[in-house]
Amino acid sequence: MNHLDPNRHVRGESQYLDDVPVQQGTLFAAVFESPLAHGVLKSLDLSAALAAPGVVRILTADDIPGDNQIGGIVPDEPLLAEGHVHFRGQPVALVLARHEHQAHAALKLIKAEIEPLPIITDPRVAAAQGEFIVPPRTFKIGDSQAAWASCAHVFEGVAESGGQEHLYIETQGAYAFPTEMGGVRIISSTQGPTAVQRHTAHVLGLGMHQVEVDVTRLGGGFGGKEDQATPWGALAALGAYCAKKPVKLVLDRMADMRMTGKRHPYSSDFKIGFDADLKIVAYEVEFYQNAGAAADLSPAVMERTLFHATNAYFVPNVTATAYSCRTNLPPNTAFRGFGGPQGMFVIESALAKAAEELGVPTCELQRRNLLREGDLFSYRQPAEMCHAEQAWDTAAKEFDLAGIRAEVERFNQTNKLQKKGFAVMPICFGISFTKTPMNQTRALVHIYSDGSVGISTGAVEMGQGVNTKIAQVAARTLGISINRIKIETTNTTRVANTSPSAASATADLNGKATEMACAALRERLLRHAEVEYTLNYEGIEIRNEEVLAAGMPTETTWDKLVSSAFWKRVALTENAHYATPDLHFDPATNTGHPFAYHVYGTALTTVTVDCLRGTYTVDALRIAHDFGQSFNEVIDRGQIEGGAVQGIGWMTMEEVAYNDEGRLLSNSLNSYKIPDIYAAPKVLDVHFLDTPGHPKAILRSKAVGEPPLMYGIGTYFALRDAVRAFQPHTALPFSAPMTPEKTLVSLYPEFSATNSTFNLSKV
Ligand code: LUZ
Ligand code: MOS
Repeated sequence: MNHLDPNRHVRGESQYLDDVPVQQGTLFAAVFESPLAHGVLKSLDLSAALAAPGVVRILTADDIPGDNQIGGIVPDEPLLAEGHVHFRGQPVALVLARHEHQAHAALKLIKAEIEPLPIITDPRVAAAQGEFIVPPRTFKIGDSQAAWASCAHVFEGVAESGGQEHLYIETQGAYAFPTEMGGVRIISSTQGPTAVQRHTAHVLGLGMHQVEVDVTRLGGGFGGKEDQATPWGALAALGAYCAKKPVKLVLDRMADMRMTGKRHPYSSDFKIGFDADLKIVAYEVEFYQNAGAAADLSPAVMERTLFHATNAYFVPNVTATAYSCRTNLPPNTAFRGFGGPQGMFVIESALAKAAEELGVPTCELQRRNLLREGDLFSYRQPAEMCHAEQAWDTAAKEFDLAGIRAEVERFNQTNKLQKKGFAVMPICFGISFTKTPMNQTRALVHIYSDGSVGISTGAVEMGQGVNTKIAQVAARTLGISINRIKIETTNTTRVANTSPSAASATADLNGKATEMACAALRERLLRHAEVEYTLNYEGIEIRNEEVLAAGMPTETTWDKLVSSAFWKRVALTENAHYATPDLHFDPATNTGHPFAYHVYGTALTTVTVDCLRGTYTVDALRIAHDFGQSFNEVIDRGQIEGGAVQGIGWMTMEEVAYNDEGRLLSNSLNSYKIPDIYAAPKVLDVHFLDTPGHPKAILRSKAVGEPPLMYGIGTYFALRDAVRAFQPHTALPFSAPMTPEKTLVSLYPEFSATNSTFNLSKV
């Protein structure tokens, strides 16, 4: 079963936001952004812009009829700046013009008088000044303080990981239409239609029932449209509401990069202790999260960092504390992995540091400490149906870990200017929204009287193939061909109060709801068939034994069954509600059972570094992954490949850079590099682990969206391994991304910013 969409994508037939035919009378919007990262907004001079050709209106905070507030977890984010500006790129005013170019031209005529205030871009500086988004959180198990005394070896260090630009191919945008009775309809490129609906209603002072949000598909999300599609939807709606005209707002690439938040950079302190057998006894870590200027999803991201602070390892004594630090950058947000990768990077750094100092291979430390069945995470959920060791051992065997290591060793002994590096990256990722109430959704299934089927759920298709999976679930449950099934747009009037398509849980949640609705319809049709058989209703040739023996109608009897049920006034529509069972979590004690299950896997990475240039290639990425019982291996493999390469990008070449004034330097694809086909691993093997899956996973096929990103972390450590083969200095900091520039400086520590005499004598 292939992904249903790509053929339409390559023919250009798929409908994205920008493909929606433009309605006559549409106004085009452009956003005036704060030119300073922090200051008092004294005045705005709109006169010249208002007089510019085509400009119809310019809206500011004063035009907002409801509450100028779009904050989710914390109400700290105005839709349009009021009184203060807190980051460069913060929306201040919305220009509405007849043509898009006129709206953009008018932006340059707006003058903002802003009295500058001190700018913070570094989370540690923010922490020192007490600038926190929410109070710090600590996850704790055992007693790490007491445990240090019993450790044979203790290591401390600092680890830094950088931001990451989502770079969805389709930039942020929305198209809003005024509807009768003062409402709005919004076509939005969002992972969270309900979030757009709720915040727009709040901003416009309307009930949610007066705001309809519709999503056909996204050209990528990656978390960037979980929360941050909302301002553009709400702004377009504000325009439509005020001007009583359709309003279209689409960010161009550079505006999108400037104005939206990214993956959170983290700066962290770690301390790790081992017993004489090199079992981890204790781990203490402090995470400083760079949240940006408003909360957005940062507190939830910070929490997931804590959940994943020990990755796939068992640690009996853990004290993990996280600080969400307020800085003057665009609010950072969800990004595939949602803080988990940042947490895992730190313990991997701790293990690498320990291994380097002890003079043992990192992979031996890692293997010795993998989670086993029943081990407790710091939040007291046990590892159940744990496949950490199985994943590792299968990868080691299938891909010949020992052979790879020997080959790397041999290569490095015989080569001077090229060095190979190797690393193993085990992963363990919890599936469910960590905020328990979010783990619910609904499916609305219509069987039309001709036997075709339309399905609406809360799932947003963003390239990940969720529509294909839902159609497969329905086809299997109803016993009909997938061609009869259409997955409808995601629309808040058909399926209400949905969680965003996020947390890797979309196929599980919406698939389960679809399965329930389809099962109910199937049962009803079977009951109907039974009745019809005894009544021997004329013209219906379904035999009871045939139907019941098959367990469901066959393709040929389906049409007749449906038609007969319709004429007998049997309900052919079903709405099912699914809420993941048995989840609970107490944020007061940070304990509970927040995850339906965990996903496991192990990646082996081999790289080659050109030690003259600092450039490198990823030779091979070999992954043994726990898919459970995959029912779509094509889509699932694609998620592994894409996720791993995205993770490699984060760890190697993608470098989000702001200057001290909070101005984004990596503001285009000239200055921000993402992996292309040449940067992708030359070999990318995916082995499907033989595991039973999990009953809480859809058809036992485990969630696959986010976990593979974390395989990319292995590339960082493989590069580090290669650099150390050339230059075995111990002062190499743990600082991602490992760009070619950083690699070069690492190879030649004498060639640094403070000492620029390049010394090739060693070579
Ligand atoms: N979004 C969210 C997420 O709101 N809660 C989560 O736990 C989560 N996890 C991963 C990605 N997005
Ligand atoms: Mo996401 S980071 O699951 O929107």
